[in-house]
Amino acid sequence: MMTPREAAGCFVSPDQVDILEPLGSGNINDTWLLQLTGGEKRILQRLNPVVFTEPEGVIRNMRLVTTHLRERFHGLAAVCTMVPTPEGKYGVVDTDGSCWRLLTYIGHTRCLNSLHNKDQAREIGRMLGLFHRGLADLDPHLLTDPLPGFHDTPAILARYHARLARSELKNRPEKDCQRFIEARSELATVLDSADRQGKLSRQVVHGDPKVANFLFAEDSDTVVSLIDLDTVRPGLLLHDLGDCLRSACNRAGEEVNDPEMALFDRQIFRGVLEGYFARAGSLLQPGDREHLVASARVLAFELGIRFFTDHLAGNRYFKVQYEQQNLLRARIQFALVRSMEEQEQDLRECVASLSASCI
Ligand code: GN1
Ligand code: MG
Repeated sequence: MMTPREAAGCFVSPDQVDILEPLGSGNINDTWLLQLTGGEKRILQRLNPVVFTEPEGVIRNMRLVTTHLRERFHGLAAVCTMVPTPEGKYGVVDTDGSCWRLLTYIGHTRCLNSLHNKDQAREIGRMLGLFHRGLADLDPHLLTDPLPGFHDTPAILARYHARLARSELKNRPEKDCQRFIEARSELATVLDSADRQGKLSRQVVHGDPKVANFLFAEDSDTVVSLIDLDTVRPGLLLHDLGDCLRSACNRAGEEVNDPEMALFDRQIFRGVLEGYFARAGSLLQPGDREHLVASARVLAFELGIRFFTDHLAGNRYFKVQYEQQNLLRARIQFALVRSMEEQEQDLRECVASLSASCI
């Protein structure tokens, strides 16, 4: 396997590589900030081969989507550009199947792991709306699905059951998660069955619009870009909206020590939706609006099951710093689901009032 320095040297001349330092807090891929000897910056990434088994498709999708968005955005948002090797390749596959690539760096920006105020919430909603609007006319058939079944909640639940059957949970202290999932197993089919009935809008979506994937200007609450495009794929608008909401409205972040701290913030919920509706409200069909509140609950439930299943499997998918981390992450997502259940009526009223004021 190549070192990051060797990998960087596939894209730029090795003597141009100056400083390389790890960047970000992604759960899947590895990222470095590369500084060239001339002072310019680039982003070096290594795609996780366990998760992205067909990196060529990921790279093709990214090229397609970034080219399309640049035309549609007219400078309204920054889009990263992939830097090719001197031979014109956008990805270099390593001996273990992982894929290295180099991206331009979007300067004067910062990343947040959780939101601090409603202006930031409006901004990420606005950017997600802009992103969806920009991709609304891109033919989903042109994309390779990099992660088939990524948001197939019933299949994710079935995988959990299969894993549970093989583990010795009876003797382990995680019964709370098991009971939580059992009590809500019907939640797993909510989006899936509405989708089968043709009630939900499909198009190319981002796939992973969590807070940390929005770049904020370094000196203001303006969002300048939505990054991390490995998961762009044909999907439901509600996959993105639900995922963005479950991430943004959890002001304590995904990695708190105490799951009790994971509360779903209604003001942030309203802010994200205000921003989104202003940009892309007209993309949402009545069925999308009807299932909007549920989508945040489903996506938090689904992520909680994914974390818990990975915990039972011995942490093979999500990176961990300690053994119990995926269990804690699961409990945090389940606490969020509970918090949403408690506020269901208020959240529905919020969507209804925003829907009424926007067309
Ligand atoms: C992973 O790679 P990262 O950290 O942006 C995961 C998402 C989860 C997220 C939770 C390909 O995203 O689905 O929502 O962790 N990405 C993949 O933090 O599984
Ligand atoms: Mg990602």
